[in-house]
Amino acid sequence: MITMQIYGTSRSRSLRVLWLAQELGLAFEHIPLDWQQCGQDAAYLALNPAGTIPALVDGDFVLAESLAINAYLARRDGRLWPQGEQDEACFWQWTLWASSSLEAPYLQWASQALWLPEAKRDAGQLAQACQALQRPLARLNVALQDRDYLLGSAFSVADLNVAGVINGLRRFDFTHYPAVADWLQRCLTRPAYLAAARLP
Ligand SMILES: N[C@@H](CCC(=O)N[C@@H](CS)C(=O)NCC(=O)O)C(=O)O
Repeated sequence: MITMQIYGTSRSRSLRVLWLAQELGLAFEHIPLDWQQCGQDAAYLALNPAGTIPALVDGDFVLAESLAINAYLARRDGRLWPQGEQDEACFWQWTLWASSSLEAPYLQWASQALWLPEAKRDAGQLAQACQALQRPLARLNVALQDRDYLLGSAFSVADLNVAGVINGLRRFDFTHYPAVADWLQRCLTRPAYLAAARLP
């Protein structure tokens, strides 16, 4: 019996949660609410007063924030959850870093490089966004130089949360960050990611 619902279209931060649900083979109902609708929909606002997608409904329990939902689901399942206190601490380090230091410059870059119609793009703002991404990408590149994944040799929810924040960055010029390019390629060619990205 399906007791879990994931709200949010895959063309949003909900993709991170849909990706994890596919990795773990969870049974869930997908409600592909759009980011333009979610703040106006009274029934959804009653569920998630933040009015943002994604949200997870698990029986009586409702949770918002994509990266927190992933922590909840992965910890409960165990398979992609870090083993041991130090790896768990590193998972939180990477997840909080992705949210606080990586996401804002990425969104700035993505709107200029991918989302805005050509006529509305601004070369100066794109250059500024590329500049702002240098520091977090250099940090990620150093971390990935001697390992395939953030916590070692195996893919974990730490990789999923960080790669899920910068999934559109595949089209970035990675000349100076080859380890990030290889890692992102490994993460974003996983069948579970591709399956989640095909959802509405
Ligand atoms: N930090 C939140 C951000 C959620 C968020 O802002 N989602 C966007 C869609 S990607 C949204 O719902 N936008 C509509 C709005 O803010 O009204 C998370 O990771 O879940």
